[in-house]
Amino acid sequence: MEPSTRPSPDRTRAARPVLQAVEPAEGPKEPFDGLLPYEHLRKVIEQASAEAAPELAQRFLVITHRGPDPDALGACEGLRRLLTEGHGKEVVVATLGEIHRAENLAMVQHLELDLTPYESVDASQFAGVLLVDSQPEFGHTTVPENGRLLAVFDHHVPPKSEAVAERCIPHVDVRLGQGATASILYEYLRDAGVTLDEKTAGALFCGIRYDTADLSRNSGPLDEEAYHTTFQQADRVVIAKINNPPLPRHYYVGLSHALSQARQHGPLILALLGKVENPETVAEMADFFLRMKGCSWVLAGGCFGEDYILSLRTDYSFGKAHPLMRRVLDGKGSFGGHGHIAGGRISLKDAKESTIRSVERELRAAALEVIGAEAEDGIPPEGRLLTE
Ligand SMILES: [Mn+2]
Repeated sequence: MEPSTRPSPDRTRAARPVLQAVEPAEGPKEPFDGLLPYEHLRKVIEQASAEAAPELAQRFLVITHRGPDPDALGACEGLRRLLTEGHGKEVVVATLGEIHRAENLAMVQHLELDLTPYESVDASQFAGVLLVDSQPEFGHTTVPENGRLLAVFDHHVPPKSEAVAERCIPHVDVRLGQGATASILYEYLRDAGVTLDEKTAGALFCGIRYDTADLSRNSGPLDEEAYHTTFQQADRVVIAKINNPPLPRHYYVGLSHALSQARQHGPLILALLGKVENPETVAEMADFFLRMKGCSWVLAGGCFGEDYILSLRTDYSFGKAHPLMRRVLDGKGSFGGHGHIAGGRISLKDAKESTIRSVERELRAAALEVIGAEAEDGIPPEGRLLTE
């Protein structure tokens, strides 16, 4: 939780978007010209419709980051509901990259989410594009060149504070204190008076549950309200199925590999896994190892394609993940994060063993430098295998 941008407990006012914080010269002006976020978005949408060719005027494209997680999917569904039920528009939700994690696949399947492959969509055939749970400058996000980006909804720390401002996007709602982007979209639906159906409620709930670990981290009053209200309106049998899906055999192969590779250095667990079959293994293992007693932070990484993917997790006592990821990456690659979670990506020149090993050596050295004096005595420099 970032106290400076914590959402106001007054439900009728929005948390200030981050852009306000980087433009102090403008003074304490209300965000969105004094309008509520949903009112401002409505104006932006109607203006885009008015400016578009008649055959495109009612069509809007919703996108998110590559390999969408439950919060990304939940926010997409929330925005779909707002634009269709609230504004009478047509919406296509386009997703990029495969969904691998069993829970996320179960969410798509059991909620019957209608997702279109990003590659098959022509953004010029829409009145505008809206991006959720990400920002245009993030490495895991591709914004179509031939579409007009109208809105961004997110809760990650931006890579550069001025990056979003430079793009002149009409509606930017980035709330660093928010546990989930799905909670932000819940607020728009609530304030616009759009009722939730079981499917949207279920999708929003899964997103808030995932990003806040059932309100146990990063969450504020809006996350709590959104979590409880969406749960009441969701199909609980479906929610239970999504929470405990059958796991494929390769999950256990990945788990076994990670267990054999991970090393403990005092409060840090380093799980640099070489090549991984499934990019989601990295985040899954970061979550898994953080549960180990005595572990305060985890850095997990693995090479998928020609990218080296990283996940960093910290526990309650340890503080924020985002600045730690910045120190570990030390200028390499791209990263983002919120609260106790951060992710990063380094583009490799190739996926040879020697290249991967060299990146892992640098990451290990940077991570160990961070813990420095905090490391416990008696631990060898190469760390201790968890299986010892
Ligand atoms: Mn999120």
